[in-house]
Amino acid sequence: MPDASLRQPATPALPARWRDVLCVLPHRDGDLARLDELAAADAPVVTVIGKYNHGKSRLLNELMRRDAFAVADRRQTIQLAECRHAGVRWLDAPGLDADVAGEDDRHALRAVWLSSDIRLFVHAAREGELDAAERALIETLHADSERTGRETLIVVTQADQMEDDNALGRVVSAIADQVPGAGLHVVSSTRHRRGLEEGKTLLVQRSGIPELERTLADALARVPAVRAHEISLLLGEMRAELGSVRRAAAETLASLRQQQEAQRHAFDDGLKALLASIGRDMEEVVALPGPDLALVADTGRERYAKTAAKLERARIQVAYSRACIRLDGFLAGHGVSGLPQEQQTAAGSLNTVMVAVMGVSVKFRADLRRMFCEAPGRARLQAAFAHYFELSRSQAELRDRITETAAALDATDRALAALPPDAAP
Ligand SMILES: Nc1nc2c(ncn2[C@@H]2O[C@H](COP(=O)(O)OP(=O)(O)OP(=O)(O)O)[C@@H](O)[C@H]2O)c(=O)[nH]1
Ligand SMILES: [Mg+2]
Repeated sequence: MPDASLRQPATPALPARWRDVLCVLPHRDGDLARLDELAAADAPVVTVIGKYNHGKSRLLNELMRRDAFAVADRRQTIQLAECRHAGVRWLDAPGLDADVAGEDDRHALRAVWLSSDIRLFVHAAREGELDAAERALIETLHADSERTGRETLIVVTQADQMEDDNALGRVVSAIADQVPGAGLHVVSSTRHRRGLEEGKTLLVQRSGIPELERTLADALARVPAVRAHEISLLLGEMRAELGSVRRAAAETLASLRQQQEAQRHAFDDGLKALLASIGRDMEEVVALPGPDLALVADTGRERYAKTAAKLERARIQVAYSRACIRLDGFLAGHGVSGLPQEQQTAAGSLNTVMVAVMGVSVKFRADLRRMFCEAPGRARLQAAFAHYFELSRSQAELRDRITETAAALDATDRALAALPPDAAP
């Protein structure tokens, strides 16, 4: 029976110390969990992986020379089990493809990915070639091996179940063709056991187990170096990824701030130039000598007559309207139109920045002079429009993006600080 069994969730909750890293690199949860495993690991870990009933548990028992794991003629191992023996942690994983819900598969794969230093991929010879799922898994394991250095040995079990050596040879060479370059170990656990029990050395040799043990011993000797490599690889990869996320965020932030500056300048300078130009035009309108005739009230008799006062009022009104149209066009070009939500009133037509700044009252010559021809009046307009420019939706959106990007940059700095130095995962 197993010394202990592990009932662990498929995706363990990671400790708080990784929170800052996970915020920026959520897809690295597996690598962080592996770093934790490596930090806690003592003995090297050997795991079996493969479909159910292919002889995984029995193979481990033979390698350990003890019946630590349950073996049966049906789906047997349904949860992760472990046994410490000869300085190695042996992990027996449930067979893949055994349960519809995939719970066993998750236990098995979790053991393979998180805990194992060396994986024994087990396939029974009597099943013939590898199926598509097995090939895909082997490819993934090999890709991981290339990256991390963790080794996978492919073990063809139950060799004694084949009719004769020719039949076995055909299956083995077909499998070898499916996974070119991978060294195959062909073993028979039953022969090994019988050989040991009956003292038949030749049978033990022919079981393929001693050769597998030699390869395994070599791989076990490499584990400390592979672990050291894996730690610095994982930390290095994450540091590099955080570095590039940081660079991208810093570049975005700089460019957003530049945009903000440029838009502010374009608005301020453009408005100043426009107000100066309107002021120059307005000079001609207000510079007429004599009293402001527009202030002279019409008499009752003059109600329908064309009077000098009416002409003056019309002239002023046209000049003022022209100034307003030019200002309004400029504001629209810089994304300033409606008032911010909190300043809006029920009278929709009054909810414009133009009305808020210029007012709705009728203007006279003195008003136009004050507003457009004198420095304090122009400065007031400049400040009032700049205020609404800052409140405009496009500027608010730009500010939000700057805040978000600055927060992302801070988060990346926190994540980088949370990653330990190479030597201590
Ligand atoms: N003849 C023969 N039978 C074997 C050999 N290895 C395993 N078996 C038998 O195959 C059956 C399944 O073996 P297990 O080791 O329980 O298989 P498993 O892959 O662990 O199966 P699960 O735990 O269900 O995933 C058992 O009846 C074993 O006795 C072998 O080398 N030769
Ligand atoms: Mg088993």
